[in-house]
Amino acid sequence: MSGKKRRRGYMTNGQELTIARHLALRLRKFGVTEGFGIVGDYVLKFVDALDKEEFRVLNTTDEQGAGFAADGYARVRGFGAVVCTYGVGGLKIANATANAWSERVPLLVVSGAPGVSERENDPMLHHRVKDFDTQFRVFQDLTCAQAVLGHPHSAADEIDRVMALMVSEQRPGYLEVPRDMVDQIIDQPESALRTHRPPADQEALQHAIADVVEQLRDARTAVIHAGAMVQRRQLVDSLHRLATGSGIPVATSSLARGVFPERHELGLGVYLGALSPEQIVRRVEDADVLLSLGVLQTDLTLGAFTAHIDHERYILASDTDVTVGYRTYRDVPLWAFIPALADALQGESITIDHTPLPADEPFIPSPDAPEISDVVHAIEVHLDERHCLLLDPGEALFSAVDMRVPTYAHASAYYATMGYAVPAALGVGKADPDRRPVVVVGDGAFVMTGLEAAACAYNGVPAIIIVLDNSGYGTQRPIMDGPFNDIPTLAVDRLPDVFGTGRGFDVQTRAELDTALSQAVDSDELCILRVHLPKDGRSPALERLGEALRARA
Ligand SMILES: Cc1ncc(C[n+]2csc(CCOP(=O)(O)OP(=O)(O)O)c2C)c(N)n1
Ligand SMILES: [Mg+2]
Repeated sequence: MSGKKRRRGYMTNGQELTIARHLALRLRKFGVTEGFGIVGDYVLKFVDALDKEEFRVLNTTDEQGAGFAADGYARVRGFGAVVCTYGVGGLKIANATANAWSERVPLLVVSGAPGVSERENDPMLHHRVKDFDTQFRVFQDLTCAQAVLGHPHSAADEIDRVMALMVSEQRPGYLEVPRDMVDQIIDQPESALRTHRPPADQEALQHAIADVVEQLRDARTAVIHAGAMVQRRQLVDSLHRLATGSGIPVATSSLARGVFPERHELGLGVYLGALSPEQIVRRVEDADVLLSLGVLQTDLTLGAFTAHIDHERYILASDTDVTVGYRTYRDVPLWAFIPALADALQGESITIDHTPLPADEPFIPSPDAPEISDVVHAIEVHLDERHCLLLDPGEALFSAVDMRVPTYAHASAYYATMGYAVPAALGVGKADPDRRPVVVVGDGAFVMTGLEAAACAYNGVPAIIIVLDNSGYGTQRPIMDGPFNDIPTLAVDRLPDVFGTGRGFDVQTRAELDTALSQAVDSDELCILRVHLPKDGRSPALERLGEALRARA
């Protein structure tokens, strides 16, 4: 052991510290009880060391899938970890890390690497690119904090620094473990791991609250638009208190579906500019006051910027500041603002008009071929609080604006990386064992990462996977069509036979859709539905967006 003092409260059960032990302890502290990944000779010993700490790395079929699984896990638990080998593994996780950066997800990438002693004299070791730091440099651009754990004195401190910054900034991080460091005894960390939230100026907070309360006092109607940072900063309960205490209805954003229960009487479903159904657009855009809380203001989350929002009536609370009309209150972070506003409104008698949206119509099975809107409708009717959703970019994501999700839905809704939803279901299923993940994914996206359905089944996550088979890249066709939007056919309903587990459904009619969903919901196996859709079909959501964009042009 080094000469450093043993820190009180740091439990290693009398055992000496290693990188694996420290990392497993820290991950557990953040609620992470398993990771995802694929081994290789640079990381085998480390994965084995983690395993001995009872921290299991679950196999996926591909490293990108492991990255998406860990990202889904992090969206539910607040932190996730992917473990991989050097170069061939790490670089395949670059895209998943980019997604996590763009969508504010604390995804930790842990990569094995050539040993410190092996790197001397610059030998050509396998999986190397330009030099030994190539992968590190790639991840410098994709993460908020990085470290190569090359020294026993600093390894624990470096792990803590990276993890603390990730939580503080809600961004991905990167750790590299040279393989000859795995057996080394490392020093205890210098100090306790401390995370930070954006700074709060109490005076500015009071002014902002007074201003917002004033706006609400004068308002007849108001709507909250709730976004991803509400969930990332663990403000879901405060948001609930704010909405139910004041009677202000809530629309969610596409990166935060279900952050307020969409089927609650104050729930409006998702607001995505002109993509959303007219009844939601009217409620949001005509409200006397629109309170945007932690919404990442991107083209996709605002329906290609088709949101018509009057700045005079707009209150915009970001992760760090609040803007009321044209007045900005600096250092009024979301984490302080939402609870303070909920408190302030307890003592106010504001009255907000709200009529709950009408309940769903029943789904009528028939021998007709289904359209995308039928799939959305059937899913909405068949799913309940036992399910959560994963929506892949494409029609799966857009068409779902016409449903109110039963619990929550996760999606790569801004970075929009195809192939996210199937592997993310593995992570979400592990992170939230009380809910069964239901994936909606395009046929084009499914062929990218659909084999991770096998990883779901193998790891005990019996997902329901609904493949929207419209013979190719449907959402690209209206932009520009050609042979580049066609893809080879895949009978995905037969995959369970190939996997040796699960059930497949070939869905050609609305009646078959209804039966398949009933049976899938009742079964506890992996289920894959291939829903045949017209090649040139368009969801109502995309029709609405098309109209809005044409009107703007
Ligand atoms: C990884 C990745 N590659 C390419 C794209 C560009 N892109 C966006 S949507 C789309 C087509 C998606 O096809 P499919 O999954 O079948 O869904 P559909 O559009 O038919 O609903 C493509 C190629 C992307 N978003 N992500
Ligand atoms: Mg398609």
